[in-house]
Amino acid sequence: QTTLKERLAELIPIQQENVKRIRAEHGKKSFGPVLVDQVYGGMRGLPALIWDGSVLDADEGIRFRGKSIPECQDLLPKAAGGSEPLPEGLFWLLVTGEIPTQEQVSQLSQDWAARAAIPEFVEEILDRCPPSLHPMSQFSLAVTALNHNSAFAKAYQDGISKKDYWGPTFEDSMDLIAKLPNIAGRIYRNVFGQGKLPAIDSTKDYSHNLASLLGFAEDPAFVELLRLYITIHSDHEGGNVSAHTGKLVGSALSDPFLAYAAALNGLAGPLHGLANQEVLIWLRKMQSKLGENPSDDAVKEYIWSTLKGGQVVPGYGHAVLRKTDPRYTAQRTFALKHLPEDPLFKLVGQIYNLVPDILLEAGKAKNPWPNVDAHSGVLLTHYGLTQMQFYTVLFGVSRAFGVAAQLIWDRALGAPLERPKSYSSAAIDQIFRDK
Ligand code: AMX
Repeated sequence: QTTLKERLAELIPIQQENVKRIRAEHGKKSFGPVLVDQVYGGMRGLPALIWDGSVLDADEGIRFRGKSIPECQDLLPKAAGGSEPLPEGLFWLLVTGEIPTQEQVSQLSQDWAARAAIPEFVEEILDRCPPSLHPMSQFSLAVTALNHNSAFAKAYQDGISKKDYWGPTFEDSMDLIAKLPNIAGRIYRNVFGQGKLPAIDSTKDYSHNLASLLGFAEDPAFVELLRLYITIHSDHEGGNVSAHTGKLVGSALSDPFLAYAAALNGLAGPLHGLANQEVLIWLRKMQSKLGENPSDDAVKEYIWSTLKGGQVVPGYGHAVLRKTDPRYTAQRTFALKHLPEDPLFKLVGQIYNLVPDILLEAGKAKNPWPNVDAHSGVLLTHYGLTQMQFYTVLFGVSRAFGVAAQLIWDRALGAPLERPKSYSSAAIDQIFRDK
């Protein structure tokens, strides 16, 4: 059976020709006007990036290479006895646009297990971090340090030709993904004091190994949750903060470790990946204030007090989405199947019924519906992973799949250095004064 790298080597020349044709046919055509508001407004909706791996529709949500989350759950290979997709298959899909065979997915599991060890000095860096250093900062430090053994950085120093960039980028990307469970597991056990790190089992899939490093592999439902979790958190189009940061930094030909460490620092922000931590903190505060089984009126008041305090309701709203995030729905479906009676899950459901109307009434948020982060922490908590400061690390393990796939294609297609134009406000005034 073809390996991922062999298949990629077949696909790259085809896509290079395709891009050449599109640019020849449409290269000089306009996408429409750019509004001054977009320039001031965080570039919302500005067409500025190319990424084939996933596309986000405002109403329907994410599609990975054209496939919705339920379609991926249906089509991608599963573990023996499991019903959630293996993230190995999702990675294959993101990279090639094709659904892999069971055997190709096992090849990836084995390949990643074989690459999983991290250098001793990276272990020492992590062991020296004070437990009070946020897990995301530790994560980013360790990923940055992996650049020590970057195949791309070495090949570049040795004078590699541009047309060969994608090869060592592929190797680094595979190493990056493979090493994340050992980093995440070490951080978890160092910070939260949960025993010794077990060895990677080369007969098991990626999510099983990650669960085992965290100390939760005994529970098959948790392993299934991780498979779903990584799949749905992997990629969300090219413009979100983490994906775009990875691409931007990669465009300077920084290797995949440096590029992904930068992406992680963006993911660590509360408006982006840290929101999953913020949701749990917010829910726990609500519970300690209102007790178990609060009334709708009490919850409404708590939500209003958050807004009146000038804070956001974490887990709600989105820069692109305008309906309930299908990643939220997929997690809700998982919860209904595995933990329908969990009190925190019930609270999340209660909030879902109340927040949108309040955000609409408050009148600012363009999207009052929940995003992925409104649900993930509750599932992890249910299985005993209660340390919310750790949640964004799991998001970070997952998002590497999308960013790595993108970095490989950017090098294969010769993506240029990113360098948009910035303007001073004085220039905007000057340009449009008489228009
Ligand atoms: N609670 C309160 N106010 C909100 C809100 C929310 N959940 N979502 C948006 N708003 C406010 C904004 O803060 C903004 O207020 P301002 O005019 O005073 O600055 C106004 O509504 C308009 O914002 P928007 O155009 O609807 O959103 P955006 O594209 O600027 O930002 C996002 C999107 C996600 C940052 C925002 O909805 C938010 O802060 N949500 C809460 C944090 C969160 O859940 N983040 C995770 C997103 C998913 C992810 O990346 N993992």
